[in-house]
Amino acid sequence: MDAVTRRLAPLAALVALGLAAACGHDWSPGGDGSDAPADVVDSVEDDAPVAEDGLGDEATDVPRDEYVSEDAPVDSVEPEDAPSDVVEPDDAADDASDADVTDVPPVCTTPTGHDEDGDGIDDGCDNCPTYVNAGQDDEDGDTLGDACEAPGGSSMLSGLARFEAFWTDASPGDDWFSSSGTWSRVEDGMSGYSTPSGGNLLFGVPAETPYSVEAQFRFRPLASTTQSWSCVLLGAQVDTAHAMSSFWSCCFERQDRTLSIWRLREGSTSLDSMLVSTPLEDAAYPAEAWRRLRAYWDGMQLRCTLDTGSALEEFSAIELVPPGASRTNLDRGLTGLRVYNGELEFRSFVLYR
Ligand SMILES: [Ca+2]
Ligand SMILES: [Ca+2]
Ligand SMILES: [Ca+2]
Ligand SMILES: [Ca+2]
Repeated sequence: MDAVTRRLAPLAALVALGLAAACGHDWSPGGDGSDAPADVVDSVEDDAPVAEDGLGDEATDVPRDEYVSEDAPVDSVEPEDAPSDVVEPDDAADDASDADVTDVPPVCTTPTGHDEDGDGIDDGCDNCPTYVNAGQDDEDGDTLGDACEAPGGSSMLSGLARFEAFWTDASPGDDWFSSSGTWSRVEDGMSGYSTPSGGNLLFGVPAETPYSVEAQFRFRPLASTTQSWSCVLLGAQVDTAHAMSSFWSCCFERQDRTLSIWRLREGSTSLDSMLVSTPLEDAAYPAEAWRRLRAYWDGMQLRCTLDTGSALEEFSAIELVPPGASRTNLDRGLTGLRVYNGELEFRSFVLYR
């Protein structure tokens, strides 16, 4: 799957989808399939390979252990001057005291009791809570680890605005609300369901510009011929009833294996498909594997990226940049999670500032 050619194919045609209109409430199920039915997804990519993989349910789950990368868990160093109580003769070799000393991370003073990425650093102190980085390297010293800085360089982002591991039994908190769809807790994650249209779970604190929003997710089994989207939301505007009046989204489609950027404009009832990539993965790659979706708004461009690695080790450089259309609200809206016509499990959510 790594060798998939990744190139961009800006899609000129606007594609209409039904607007996720209705507003559900809180966390209770039944948060509506009352959204307007999806208009046709008039994909220009009808000739794109189709994921008729016939993999069935057995290809669904990627064990959590496989998700942890093989990054060296702990750096080892050999101190130049090993402490010793023994005064050795000047010319004595100190081989005996030259044993490796483990570089123990600083004590975490604000532990949560949970380690999302399994790198040994508690979520409460991990400077990249979803990237395995036991060394916690932070070259520019801005509190955001090197492992999760923006791909364009460390000057864009400066820290974590919010990390949600979705691991406790409790509600994620008042900062979150459902705009539509059915959202419920699963073990160490959040399940989102909405069909045939969109369901949205919003994080209610406006992002700071520039920013990045990330979600790790997997699709639940569907008929292989069903199109289904997993998205992160940016620039969302909501009314007092939590219905979204406008938003941007960076989405990965399950069947065609494409990334796309969608926009709902204020006053419109249909979505604009801004750009769609060519297929990013081999059709045999399990649709239900874990993936990382991450979008960056740097003040000028919106990048939509996908990590296609089965172990989420390497961040791919797929980028979709909208043309010079209006960027209204991208710099002052809400972020969140979105499922369109399907069922998803989101393992975590991160808002970088
Ligand atoms: Ca960690
Ligand atoms: Ca980490
Ligand atoms: Ca940094
Ligand atoms: Ca989690």
